Amino acid sequence: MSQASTARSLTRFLIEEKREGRINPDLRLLIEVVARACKTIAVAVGKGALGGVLGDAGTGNGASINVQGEAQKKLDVIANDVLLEANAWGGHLAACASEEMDEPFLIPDAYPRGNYLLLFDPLDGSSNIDVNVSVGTIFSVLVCPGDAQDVDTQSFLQPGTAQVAAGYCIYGPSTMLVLTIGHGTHAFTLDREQGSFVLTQRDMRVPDETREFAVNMSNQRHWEAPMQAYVGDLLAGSEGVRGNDFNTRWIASMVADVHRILTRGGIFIYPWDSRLGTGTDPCKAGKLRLMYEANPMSLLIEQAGGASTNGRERIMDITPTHLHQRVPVFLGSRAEVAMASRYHHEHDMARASRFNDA
Ligand code: AHM
Ligand code: MG
Repeated sequence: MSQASTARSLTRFLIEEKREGRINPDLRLLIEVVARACKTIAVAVGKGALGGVLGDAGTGNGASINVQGEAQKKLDVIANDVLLEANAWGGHLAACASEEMDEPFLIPDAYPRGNYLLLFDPLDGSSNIDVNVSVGTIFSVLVCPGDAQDVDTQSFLQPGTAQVAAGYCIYGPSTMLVLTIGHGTHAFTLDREQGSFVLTQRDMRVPDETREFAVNMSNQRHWEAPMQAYVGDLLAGSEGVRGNDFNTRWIASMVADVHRILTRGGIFIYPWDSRLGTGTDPCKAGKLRLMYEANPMSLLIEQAGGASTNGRERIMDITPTHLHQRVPVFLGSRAEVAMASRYHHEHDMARASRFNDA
C-alpha cells in the first residue's frame, strides 16, 4: 500500500473514533468545522505582509481594544470572524465565547442550535504576529447545560473537567492541529498540497521529568515568595538544591511553548504577579485566561500524561465565576509541576503556622 493510502486524515481518525464509541456525530462534525476554520486562518497568517494582515486593528482613531484591555491585532479580529462564521450555521453549537468578545455569541435564530458550546482564543500569542514567530488558535468544547434556547454566559461557567474536547492549531513552520477528545492527545500536520490534516503523532506523551522551564523572567520582581524561591533554585542549577542545570525557553506564544513541552517535556509557567491584582479578583488573578487558554491546554497536557495546576490546585477543578477570568498556570512534566506546587504548599503551611502562633 502506498504511503498516501495509509496516511490517516483527521476525517478518517474521527470516523474511526466514532466507530469506537468515543465521539458522537455532532462533536465529530464540530471538530471538522473548527479544523476547517483553522486552515483558513493558517492561510491568512501565512500571507503575512503580502495579505495586508499585519499590525494593529482599529480605525484611524487608534487601536481597537478588546474586553481584556489589550490592543487587538488585525489577525486577532480576522481569526475571530473566521471561527464565528464557520461555526454559526452548522447546527452543532448553541453559542461561542471568545477571548476577543465581551459577551458570548449566541447562534442566530436563522440557524438551528445544537448542544455544544465552543470557546476559543482565536489567535494566541498575537504579539508575535508582526515578527513572524509562531502563533496559534486554542479551543475548548463544553456541553450546553439545559435547553440550548436558554443559553447565556452562565452556561459556560463549567470547570475544565467538563470539557469534551480541546485543542490548538499552531501556525509555525508547519501547521499542526493538536487534539484531545478525552482519549489521549494526538497531533495532525497540515498537508498543504492536499489541504488536509494528517495524523502524525498518536498519543503524545510529556516526559515526567525535565530540565527545561519556560517563564517570562522579566516579571521576576513581581512574583510571590514561593515562585521566587522555586525559580531561584532552578537558576542555582547544579550548585543549588536541585543539583542539576536547567535550560530556559520563552517564546511568548503559549501555543508554541506548550507544543514544545508536549514534544520534549518542560514546565510552562505564567504565575500570579503583584501587578495583576490581589488574587481575590478572578479577572486579575494572572495573565492567562482560564476558559480560553488554561483549561484546554490543561486537558491536552493531562491527556498526554502531564499535570497542570495554578500552584495550589488542579486547574481543571476550578469552577469559574467569570467568563474572562484569569489564572496562574504551571503545566507540563508531572514531576516538575509537583515540585513547583510543593514550594507553594510549604510556603502556605509556614504562613498558616505563623498565623496560628501569633
Ligand atoms: P494573547 O492571548 O493576548 O496573545 O496573550 C497570551 C500570551 C501567551 O500566548 C503567552 O504565553 C503570553 O501571552 C506571553 O506573555 P508576555 O508577553 O507577558 O511574556
Ligand atoms: Mg492567548
